[in-house]
Amino acid sequence: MTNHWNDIKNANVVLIMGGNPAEAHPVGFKWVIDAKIHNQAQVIVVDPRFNRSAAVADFYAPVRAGSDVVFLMGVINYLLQHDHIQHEYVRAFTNAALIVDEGYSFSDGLFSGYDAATRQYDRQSWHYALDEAGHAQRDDSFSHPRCVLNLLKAHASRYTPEMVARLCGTPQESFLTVCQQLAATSVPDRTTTILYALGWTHHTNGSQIIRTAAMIQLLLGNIGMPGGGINALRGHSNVQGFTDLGLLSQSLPGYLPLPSEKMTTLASYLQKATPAAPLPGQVNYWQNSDKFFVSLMKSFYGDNATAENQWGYDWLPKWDKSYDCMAQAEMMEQGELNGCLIQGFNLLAAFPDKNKAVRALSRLKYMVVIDPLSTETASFWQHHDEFNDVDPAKIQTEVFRLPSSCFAEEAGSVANSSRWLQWHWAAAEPPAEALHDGKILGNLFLRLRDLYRQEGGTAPEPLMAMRWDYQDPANPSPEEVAQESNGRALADIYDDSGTLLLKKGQQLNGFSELRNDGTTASACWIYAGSWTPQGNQMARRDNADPAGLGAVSGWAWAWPANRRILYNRASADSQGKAWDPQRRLIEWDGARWQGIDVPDYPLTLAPQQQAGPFIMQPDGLGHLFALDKLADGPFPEHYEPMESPLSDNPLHPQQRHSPVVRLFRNDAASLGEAADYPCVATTYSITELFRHWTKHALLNAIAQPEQFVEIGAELAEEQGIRAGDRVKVSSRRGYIKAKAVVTRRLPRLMIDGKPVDTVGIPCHWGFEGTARKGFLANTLTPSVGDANSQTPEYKGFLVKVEKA
Ligand SMILES: Nc1nc2c(c(=O)[nH]1)N[C@H]1C(S)=C(S)[C@@H](COP(=O)(O)OP(=O)(O)OC[C@H]3O[C@@H](n4cnc5c(=O)[nH]c(N)nc54)[C@H](O)[C@@H]3O)O[C@H]1N2
Ligand SMILES: Nc1nc2c(c(=O)[nH]1)N[C@H]1C(S)=C(S)[C@@H](COP(=O)(O)OP(=O)(O)OC[C@H]3O[C@@H](n4cnc5c(=O)[nH]c(N)nc54)[C@H](O)[C@@H]3O)O[C@H]1N2
Ligand SMILES: [Mo]
Repeated sequence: MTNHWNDIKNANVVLIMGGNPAEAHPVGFKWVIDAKIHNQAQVIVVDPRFNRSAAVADFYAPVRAGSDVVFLMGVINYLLQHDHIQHEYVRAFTNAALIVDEGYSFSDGLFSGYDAATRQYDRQSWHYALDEAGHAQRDDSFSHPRCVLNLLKAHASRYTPEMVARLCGTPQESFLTVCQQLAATSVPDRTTTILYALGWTHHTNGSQIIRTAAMIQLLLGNIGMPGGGINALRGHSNVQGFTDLGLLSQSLPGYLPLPSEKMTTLASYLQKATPAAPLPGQVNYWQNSDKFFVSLMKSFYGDNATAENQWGYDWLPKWDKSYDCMAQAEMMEQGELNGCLIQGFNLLAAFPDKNKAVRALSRLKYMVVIDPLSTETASFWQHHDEFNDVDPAKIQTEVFRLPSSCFAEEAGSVANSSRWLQWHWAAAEPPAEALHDGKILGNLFLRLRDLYRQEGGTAPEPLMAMRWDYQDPANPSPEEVAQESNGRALADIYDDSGTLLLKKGQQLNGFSELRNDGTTASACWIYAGSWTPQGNQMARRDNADPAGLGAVSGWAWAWPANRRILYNRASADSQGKAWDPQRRLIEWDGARWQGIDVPDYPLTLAPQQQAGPFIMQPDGLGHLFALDKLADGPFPEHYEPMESPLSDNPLHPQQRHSPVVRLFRNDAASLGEAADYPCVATTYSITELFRHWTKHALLNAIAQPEQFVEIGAELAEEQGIRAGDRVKVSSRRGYIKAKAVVTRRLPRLMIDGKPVDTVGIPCHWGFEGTARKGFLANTLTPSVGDANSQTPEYKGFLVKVEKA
């Protein structure tokens, strides 16, 4: 989230699209209700299903799964055609006025630089036109035909209300109602908040859907504002912490990039990680990357990291290609992996194309599963009727199960969608032989290191050089790990004037104290400030909210720097005055920035100096034109899902699907067409169950005992299916059987002139646990993904439905 849960109450319009918080975030949803009751907010839901959020919304519009870019680009077209944008904000704070390089173009569904052989773009031309000094050219009058705003106008002009109705199935009137509601928040004192989750991320163009929404918010002047922002409702309680701490395959903690194999020296890595500013005088915060990185290496390798050995740079793994989960499944299937360690992850249930996952796991020599429960993954080799129709005799994979505790059985911090790190305390002891994850990993580490010491092996250095100075090396405590995330001084630290800031050994107060000379260590620079010399900030529990804007700054701790709303400099105008006097976050008082939130800006940098508010961007601006950041284009474009009810893409018949879609060798052959599989299917979760986990708990299993699928009334009628019948749902990859729920909540849509039905498939059941044994819903989903995030297309694929 750019903003945070409590801040939702400040919104005038709440757009819920691609998420269903009433169901999946029922506690946080209270802030949506708060906005309705106390702020008279209009709540809008755009979803293929009339879901539980829609049930309490003021307005609902249907949309075909997989067509969200059309809808949102349609909104952009509407805002630009009717001139409903926040002009001063757009001119001063976004790159609307900057001029784009002559080499950039878009035609027939492709941006400039496409190479059909590699299915990738050369992104060189996706840049600004530079002047002699190397600075981006700009035209504040917006008359230059190649300024970003005019290029965007032209690009969006194809997304007319007619096109939205044709591709999304949304009635034009409903679409225009949504546009009008959003447009009404282009004034400085009204805001829209956008709440989204998997309905946007689970697509082969998921990153671009989210980007389009962020662009709408920039045009409306809603980023940085209380009650505004673009807000991802995150999944597991600590999945925010997962990405913060660098568990994505190409990142290090604090969103530092993991080096590629082309970066053979520290200098070449730092040059990439430290961008040059294309506009003069910008804050360009990533220019501090060297301080974050060297401190990280000191945290990893301690005294072994020295200036002479580039702080241990050679010990870090370097990537040649992405090793995300989808790539790993592919490598397993191709026999390129020997073993797999799976911790807190039910791969077989969660992955697309379950039969592929079984084939993949069957080719391993060994698999280690660290989990408190018996998961389908750990028993993938067992025969379970039709549900897991395998022959154990043919599977050689040796499975080791290490029972772990569950999150509620240990202390630690959980980072929520608001970026708050909230400390929690163990509620119980782990049962029987279950151990805390830290203890399992600590023991594994020590034993592996001993084995290397005794027997040698390939490249032992990274393991041998690791700092491991925990009080009990076999059991690092959550408190110790949290303290090292924050970081500490490794020598006495002085400020520029020579005053002692920190004594050797002291915890850091924040990331501004980080050094690039090896005198500080921090395992995650954005977490610096969470455990200071004053103690554990994450354990704070003061919920006072004196300004009434929900900025409860004494409750837990938010990264970065306890800042509650990101880009909050943009809540004030070019002179530093709040756009909305009723909602003052921070303002310039003539000498410094002050307010109820921690300023997202250098404290004494005057507004007259004209540095942009988006300080993590080298040019300080909000990007309507994304430059070369994304794999599939600097502007969003609609491509059909990999399985689509349409045989072409009416916007450009030549480019039906994303030209850079993530697709592995054999997966193309397992994609179906509408002639055989006429319905659009989408998968989702329900309140009564949490993923494939709580079906082990009796009360949850009673509440939702077995797999059901939701089928629209028209389709049911045609197929002779009645509520409660058992149906077979098949895709090109397999089938599941389930109880039918027949409902008018899944409307039939007219798409490009033909009727298209949506089938709704909640995914929670399987062949382990207390609920009734059944199929894994992911038997149906295709193994294809977004080129930027590698996220699979779980939403918007093709099936057929028959009476079983
Ligand atoms: N009770 C409960 N809570 C949970 C979870 C759980 O399993 N159970 N899971 C947690 C996790 S890990 C996550 S990531 C979050 C997920 O939270 P959400 O993303 O809110 O959950 P979903 O139910 O997957 O999908 C949300 C909505 O997207 C809609 N949708 C499907 N396809 C499309 C599309 O193409 N376009 C649009 N606009 N909408 C579409 C679905 O109909 C659904 O209403 O929830 C978390 N909270
Ligand atoms: N078709 C379809 N597929 C999907 C989705 C969808 O919407 N549709 N959603 C996707 C999403 S958003 C997600 S997040 C994934 C979820 O995929 P998973 O993360 O695999 O889902 P869970 O069932 O929550 O599995 C988490 C496991 O962690 C274990 N666990 C709990 N606490 C601890 C602990 O403290 N330590 C350890 N070691 N283990 C613990 C639980 O017992 C459980 O087995 O599924 C994805 N797959
Ligand atoms: Mo998730």
